[in-house]
Amino acid sequence: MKKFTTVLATLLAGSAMVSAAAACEITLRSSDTHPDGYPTVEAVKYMGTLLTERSGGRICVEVFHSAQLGEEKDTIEQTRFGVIDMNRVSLGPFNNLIEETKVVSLPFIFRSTDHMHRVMDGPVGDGILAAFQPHDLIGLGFYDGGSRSFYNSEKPITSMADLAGMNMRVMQSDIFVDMMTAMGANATPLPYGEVYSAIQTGVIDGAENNWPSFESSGHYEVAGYYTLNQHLIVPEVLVMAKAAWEKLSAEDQALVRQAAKDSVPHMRELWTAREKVSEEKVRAAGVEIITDIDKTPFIEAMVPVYEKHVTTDKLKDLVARIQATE
Ligand code: GTR
Repeated sequence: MKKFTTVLATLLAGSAMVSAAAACEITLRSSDTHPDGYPTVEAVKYMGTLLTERSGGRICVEVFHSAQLGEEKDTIEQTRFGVIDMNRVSLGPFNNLIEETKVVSLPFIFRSTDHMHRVMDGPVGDGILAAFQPHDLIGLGFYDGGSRSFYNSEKPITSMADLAGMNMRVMQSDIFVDMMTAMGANATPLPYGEVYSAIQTGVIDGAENNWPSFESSGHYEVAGYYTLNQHLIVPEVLVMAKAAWEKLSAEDQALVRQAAKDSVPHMRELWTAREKVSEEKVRAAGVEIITDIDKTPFIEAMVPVYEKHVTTDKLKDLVARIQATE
């Protein structure tokens, strides 16, 4: 309850600012864990600009970045309850709630970012967006989350054996706990905002993420070794609260869908540029980057993770369709 009250207070303070600045009839408040300027934050702002233009100034989007509304798992609940109107999140924290999202969060399921784009831009992606509806959410589109690799404060990880016994943070999803365990480490599920201090104080040895998150979170300041094993390519999603959606006319719903769709190519450009900038910054800070790593043992170790999580015909079919996508 306390969290809800805090979120409401933050939203109300924001809405006072917006109404002073513009005459929007509808202001959609959107949450993001990342700081201002991060590609996901800028993409949702861009979506808002398109929406405002196309609605003749009636509909606006306000992005509450930097986890102002809370950590991802909590904001997902608040979006389902309609306290938050929109949310840009990784698919990871949805895994335990929406089984279809598990399939595109599996380690090594995508061969490359291009492969991920082809899958998420096609019927598999459309099916996953539709799977949000029974959970009081409307799936609007997918954004990039790069590929995730290990970083830690202790030593260069050059093989799976080096992970043995290390305490590694994962996103709050059973798949990632099982993935990390199968790789030999002690999996520690934690909210993103707790990772920096957990590494700094030695509660965990490391975590895993993409270049922009590793850099923008400052984790590279406390984790000096980054191993590019690229075990995960987890798409990000933009969702809307069903409550907010149902308040819109059919015409406005179409405008929202289209603006979200049109923000995707822009987001991809921002992402590619930010990956380079973040990599340069991390390298310049002296982080040791390990590129010479054989992925095969990591891929082979994931067989039991697939067996445990891909259990129904529906999920097996989805995996087969992804693997068959060129
Ligand atoms: C980032 C992702 C965030 C969040 C974070 C995490 O790459 O963009 O939405 O999920 O990872 O590790 O918690």
